[in-house]
Amino acid sequence: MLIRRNRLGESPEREVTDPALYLRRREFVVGAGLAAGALLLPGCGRAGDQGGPAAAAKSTDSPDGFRTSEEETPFEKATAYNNFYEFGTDKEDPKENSGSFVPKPWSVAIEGEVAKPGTLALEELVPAAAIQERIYRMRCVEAWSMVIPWRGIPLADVLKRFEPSSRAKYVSFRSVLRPEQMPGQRRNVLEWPYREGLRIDEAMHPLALLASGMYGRDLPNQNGAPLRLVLPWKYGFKGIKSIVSIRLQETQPETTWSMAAPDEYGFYANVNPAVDHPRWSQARERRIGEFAKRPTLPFNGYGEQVASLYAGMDLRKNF
Ligand SMILES: Nc1nc2c(c(=O)[nH]1)N[C@H]1C(S)=C(S)[C@@H](COP(=O)(O)O)O[C@H]1N2
Ligand SMILES: [Mo]
Repeated sequence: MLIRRNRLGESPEREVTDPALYLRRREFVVGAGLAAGALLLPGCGRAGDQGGPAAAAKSTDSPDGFRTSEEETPFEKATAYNNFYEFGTDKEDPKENSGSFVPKPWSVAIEGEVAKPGTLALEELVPAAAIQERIYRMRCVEAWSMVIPWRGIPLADVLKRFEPSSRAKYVSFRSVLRPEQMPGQRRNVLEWPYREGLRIDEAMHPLALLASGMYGRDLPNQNGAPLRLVLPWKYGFKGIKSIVSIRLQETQPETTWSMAAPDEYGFYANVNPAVDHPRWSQARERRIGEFAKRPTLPFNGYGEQVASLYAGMDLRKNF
């Protein structure tokens, strides 16, 4: 096991409201042997597999789900173990290969079924004064998880400004296409640009966040700079990075992973321990930095907030 000390010194605070605190945070422990093995398929890799007894963490979320008090994943882990296939398929590739990506200036087009379409600069779309902090669990479909403090604004607040029409039943998102800055896009591992989608009521849910930062600072390139989606009740692949287009539409959008492997990755992708991935169990997960696995919770522990969105739906069919 490798033990490192934050070079800016240790700080025992659990307080998270002051962004500066993140930068001089505590001593942390980096678990050894966390790197995933070779990814043979672009099918989001293989499930993490560390044995050991299940360690159930008691959930101590705020009632709105906006903040969990579970221990945050160290910044150094959350920025060095990433899925961002535009920069390569290994977990360490995004950090290694995203150094020459230029996330600013940036603008985002809001298009389709809205009364006021437009292309806005990032700073207009996500004004600094409106930024909130959320501390969410993040559960990758590969059965590993993290706890990440995000900065951003509710997606609903953004969408409402453009006045969606009654035909706006879904929201479609696209990532940037820049093969010259994104080496992974020079290979056909996925259909580029990466795309994702939500039903409009999911997009309007208060937990859905458009994030421009994490750990009290701007998003690092490998985490989806300068703007990405965060949907804590869904598998991580729904959290599309480096967004350039948001389109309101009447029909269900195409999504990258369900185009690549429709039997493995559905449109909804709600975290569900009762529905296994065809190649691995979803019943448990490995929290990055821990060795034992813990049980996975329905909707990643956000059922109280989001389960009603799916009332009456067969969640095995709509996986
Ligand atoms: N554009 C784009 N967005 C993406 C991905 C990707 O490859 N490209 N990977 C997804 C997956 S599988 C996960 S688990 C999360 C990982 O986010 P993180 O690296 O910030 O933890 O980003 C998601 N968003
Ligand atoms: Mo993922």
